[in-house]
Amino acid sequence: MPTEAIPNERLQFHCMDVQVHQHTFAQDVADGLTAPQKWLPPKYFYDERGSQLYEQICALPEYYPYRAELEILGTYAAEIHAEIGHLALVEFGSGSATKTRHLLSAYEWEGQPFRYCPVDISREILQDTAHRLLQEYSQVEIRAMHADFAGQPEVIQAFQLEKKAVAFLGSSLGNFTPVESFEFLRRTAAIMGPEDVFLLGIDLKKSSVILVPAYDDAQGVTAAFNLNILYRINRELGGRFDPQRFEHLALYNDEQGCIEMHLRSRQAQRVPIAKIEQVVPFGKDETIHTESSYKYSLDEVRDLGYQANLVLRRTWFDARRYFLLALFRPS
Ligand code: AVI
Repeated sequence: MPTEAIPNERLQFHCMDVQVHQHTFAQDVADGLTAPQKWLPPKYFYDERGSQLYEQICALPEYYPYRAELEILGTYAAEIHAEIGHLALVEFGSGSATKTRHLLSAYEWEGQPFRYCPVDISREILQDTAHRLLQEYSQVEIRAMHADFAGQPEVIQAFQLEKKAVAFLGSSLGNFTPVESFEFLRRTAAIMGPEDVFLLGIDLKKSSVILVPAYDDAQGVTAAFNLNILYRINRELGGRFDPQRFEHLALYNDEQGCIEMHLRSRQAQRVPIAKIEQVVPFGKDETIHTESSYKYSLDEVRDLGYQANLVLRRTWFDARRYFLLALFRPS
């Protein structure tokens, strides 16, 4: 993994190979759009535009998870930091690190140098955030990593940290299937030392009356976020999607305990995608399943951790108990 030289002694930047990334996108699109239930992996939402749209989603009145987690971090940052101690903070899916700033401030107030290691799939947001944080925090040393960490949490071993706190916030674990979540936690636990901690931010189960509007907002920002994946296929893979011929769909799957997002074809159509050498047929109302967002109960979170060799030690909730911040130690 090459390290890009950026002239700042407090910043190191690790990059993943873009060629590999391109190949994977084409392969995943080919696999997903030729399956009986068409699907696309949600990680491809997060190109530059998608990441900006996600930031906008977080500001929507209907999208409570962001504010609920922010409330927890704003209220309990000092307590959480006391529990973590002075460990280097590694964050999977760091994005703009807006919420994490509460924790970073608690580190900064100690008045000693500390290490923050953000890992994100969006290179632009990662670079931008790293530079902003260097200006905002005089004590921070940043080692940033551009990586697709979802199937390989071991990428963080490249940081070569003796002890660490690993954070996975924003309920991003909810976008993994239950099997993927288990594997991700198990493999993360396997690379943790006895004094390391794992901090998980996860959305809790609640009524679909609250859940569905959070993923189908009145302003249509989530719809634009969902449809953006078609623009990305057009741009990067020579696709000929007309996004106006698709509509955003969000529903709560009670049996699975997840919100599902789909793109529904408004008409029968055939869409050529040059780079995968396919013409993809769609029936009227046929959907592409683009995301699942699993919601957990406290017991499910505890059990999932336990099976993955992580013991739940502390929990923090927002006032409405919509969201959970859970601290685990390896068993
Ligand atoms: C990033 N992830 C946790 C978001 C979620 O709530 O599942 C992604 C998202 N999709 C639609 N709105 C937000």
